[in-house]
Amino acid sequence: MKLGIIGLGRSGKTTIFNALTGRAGESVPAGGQVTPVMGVVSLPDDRVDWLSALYHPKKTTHAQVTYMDLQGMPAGVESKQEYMAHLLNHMRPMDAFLLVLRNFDDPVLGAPRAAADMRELQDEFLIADLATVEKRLEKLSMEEKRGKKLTGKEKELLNACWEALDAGQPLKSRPELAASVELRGFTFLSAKPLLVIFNNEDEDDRLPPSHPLTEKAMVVRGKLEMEMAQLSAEEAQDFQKDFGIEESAMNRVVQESFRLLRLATFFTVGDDEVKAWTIPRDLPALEAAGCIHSDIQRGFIRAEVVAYEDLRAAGDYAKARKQGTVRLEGKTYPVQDGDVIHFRFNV
Ligand SMILES: Nc1nc2c(ncn2[C@@H]2O[C@H](COP(=O)(O)OP(=O)(O)OP(=O)(O)O)[C@@H](O)[C@H]2O)c(=O)[nH]1
Ligand SMILES: [Mg+2]
Repeated sequence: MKLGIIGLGRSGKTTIFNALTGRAGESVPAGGQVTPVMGVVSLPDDRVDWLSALYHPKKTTHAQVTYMDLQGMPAGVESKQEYMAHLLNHMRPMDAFLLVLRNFDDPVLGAPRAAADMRELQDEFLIADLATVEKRLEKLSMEEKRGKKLTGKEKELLNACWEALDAGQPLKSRPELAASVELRGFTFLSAKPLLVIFNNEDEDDRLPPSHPLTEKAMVVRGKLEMEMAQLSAEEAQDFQKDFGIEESAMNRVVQESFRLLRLATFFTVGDDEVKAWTIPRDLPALEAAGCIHSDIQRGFIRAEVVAYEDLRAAGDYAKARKQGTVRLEGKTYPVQDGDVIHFRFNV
C-alpha cells in the first residue's frame, strides 16, 4: 500500500510523515523538500506474530506501507499550476492520498481555516484534471482533423469527465469513468481515494465540531505523535497513557487506509517464511495466487484455506484440519481478510 501525504504548505505533512514512519524530525529541512521523501514501514500485525511463533520460519515478513512526503502547495497563485503538475507526477503510483489540514495556530499563517484549505486543494485537483482532459481532447481532435479515424470510447469518456469536472464534481464520484480501460492511464487526482487528517494541537484530540467534509476524516496530533514515534516501546507506553492516546497514529492511519481502499491481508505460512500479503478485498483466489508468483497462478489447482481465527482457536494446522475448518476452495473463491492459504499448483 502506497500513501502520498499532501496538503498546503506548513500544514504539518512532514511532521505527520515522521509520526507515521518513526523518522527523526531533525533530518527534515524546514520548508519541506521538492523531491519527495519515501518511508517504508512494516505493518504491525499480531496475527503475523502468532503465526511466526507457531511455525518458527527462517523469515517473517509483515505487510508494508510506503509513505511519501512532498513539499506543500505554495500560496503564490502563479506557481500553483506548475506545482500541481509536479504533484501529479509523483502521485501517479500512489494508491491514496493522506490530505493533511492544519488545525493548529501557526505563528505565520494564524488560526486554522481547514474548510477553506480543503476547498482550495480540491479546486486545484479539479483544475489539474480539467487541464489533463482538455489537453487529451485537443490532441484527439487534431488527429481527427488529420484524417485519423477515432475508434473506441475514449473521446466520449473524456467528454463525460469534462462535464463532471466543469460542474465541480471530483472524478471519484464517477468511478466508471476514471477506472475505464481507456482512461486508467491518466491517473486523475480527483479520482484518488482520500483520507483527510486534521493535524491538531497536543491537547486537542477531537474533530472540528462542524467539519463540513464529505470525505473520510480522522484526527492526528502531529507534533505529539512525532515525539512518541521516536521513543522506545516502553517509553511510548507511558507517553500514550499520559496523553490518553488509545492507539498510535501509525496504527490508526494504516487501519483507516485499509478500510478506505477496501484492502485485506492474507497469509502464507511454512518453515521457510510466514508472510502477510496485501490485496483488494474479495480478490479471487486465482489472482491472489498471482500476487505470489505467476507460476502458482498458471498452475493453480486449489487453495487450501483456513481463517486465522479458526487456526488460532484450534492451536495448530493439524488440529484445525481435524475440526474441519480447513477448506478447499477454487479459482473464484473471494479471499477474505485473515485467510491463511496454501496454494496447490502444478506447472
Ligand atoms: N502546534 C503544532 N505545531 C505543529 C503541528 N504539526 C506541525 N507543526 C509545526 O508547523 C510547522 C510546519 O510543519 P511541517 O511538518 O514542516 O509542515 P509541512 O506541511 O511539511 O510544510 P511544507 O513541507 O513546507 O509544506 C513546524 O514548525 C511544525 O513544528 C502540531 O500538531 N501542532
Ligand atoms: Mg514538509
